[in-house]
Amino acid sequence: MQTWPLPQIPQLPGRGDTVHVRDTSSGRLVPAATGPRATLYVCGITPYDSTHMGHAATYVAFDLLGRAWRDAGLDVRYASNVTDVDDPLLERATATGVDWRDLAQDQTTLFADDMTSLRVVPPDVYLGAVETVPDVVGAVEKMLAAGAAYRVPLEPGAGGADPTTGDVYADLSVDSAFGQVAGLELDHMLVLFGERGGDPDRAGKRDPLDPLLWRRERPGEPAWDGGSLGTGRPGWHVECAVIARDGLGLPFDVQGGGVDLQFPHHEMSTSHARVLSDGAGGAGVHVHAGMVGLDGEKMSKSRGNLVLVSALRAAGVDPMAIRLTLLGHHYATDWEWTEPDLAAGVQRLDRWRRAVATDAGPEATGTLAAVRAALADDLDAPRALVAVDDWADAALGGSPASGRHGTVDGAPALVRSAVDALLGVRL
Ligand code: 5CA
Ligand code: ZN
Repeated sequence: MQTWPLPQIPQLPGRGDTVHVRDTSSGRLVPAATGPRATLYVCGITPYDSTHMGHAATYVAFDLLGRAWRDAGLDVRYASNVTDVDDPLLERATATGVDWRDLAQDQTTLFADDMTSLRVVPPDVYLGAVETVPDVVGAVEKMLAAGAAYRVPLEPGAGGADPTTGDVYADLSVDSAFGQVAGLELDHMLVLFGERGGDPDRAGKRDPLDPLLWRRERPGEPAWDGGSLGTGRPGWHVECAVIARDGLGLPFDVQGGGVDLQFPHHEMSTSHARVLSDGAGGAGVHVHAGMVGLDGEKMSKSRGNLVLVSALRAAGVDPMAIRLTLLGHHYATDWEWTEPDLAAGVQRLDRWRRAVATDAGPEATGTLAAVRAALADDLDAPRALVAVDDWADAALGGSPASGRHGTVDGAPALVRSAVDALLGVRL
């Protein structure tokens, strides 16, 4: 997959603090990585209806993590995927009468443009499900050979030229650590599995929760050569396990995504990673972003209640104002996108730009330290914004700390660099 251009990241004096994040499994604040290398996998888009503010908020949140890690001197490796073949994408293509490949291609390009405009640092490893098919086939064959997967017979008409070779499912019973990511009760797992792409009622499975690894060819569906698996296409969770394994190695530091991926997706992909690495495991830390809503509902492709980054850009909204609006909410909270909130982001951007427009300004080393401290404390962007607001108030004469006294040459440039490097906002 083609990524997008790397935004320039200014060098800052000194070094950032060790970044702590809230780990989903333990509920605790933990060091996100123990360094000197930091590895991050963030689940990428399924390319349709992108990029809405929920997507944007999630990718900006993990962009903060990468930026804070780099500022702390870590060598960051970031991997992500594009789910460019899966049920929801195929369903959307069929419903709208477009070829699924064209839909995926157009939306992946749009996503890259949106990420570029938001100054999100691109992944070092960026792979689509389609281009990863041979790797997934190898992984599924390995799981079958290890007794960690099994075949389920097909319904009549399925399987193309080879209807006797079944779909492949993971056998979760071989993984005693299954369930530790989300820590949910069985009833809850079953409900979420059914709602989020799983098939608890598929006949022939050993356990209703066992997830699909390889779906054999079906009439009207795309299919690839699957070697001993037979023609078909990959399941969703194994895609991310394999791309993380090949891109980062197992185990790796952090797996991220929205909270809607906590179960089943991250539970299942972590289980697969554990099996594929003979117990070494997937992510050490799981981090989940809250859901962005609109008019009281989760913003989602299936509901169609979307505010798109590209639509706002087309309407002339500065992407840096969009980014500031997103950063005004702590990543872990659920929040609502509103017009007044965006207007406040536009105003804040204007105010900060005016504040850095002079050569000298209020001392800013404390501001840099405050921004670093806020980000190191579970990526607390709202607190970082307040630190910059305070400096801007002083610079623009709106607070008692202002005035001609104590201005420092280069202080506005330091704030500009800090806001750019750490918050990804170009003033
Ligand atoms: N391709 C899979 C992951 S492998 C997928 O979930 N794609 S997605 O396009 O549906 O979502 C991409 C990312 O945006 C995921 O991390 C998802 O959790 C996040 N996301 C989706 N909707 C929202 C929302 N309303 N608020 C916050 N994040 C969201
Ligand atoms: Zn994923």
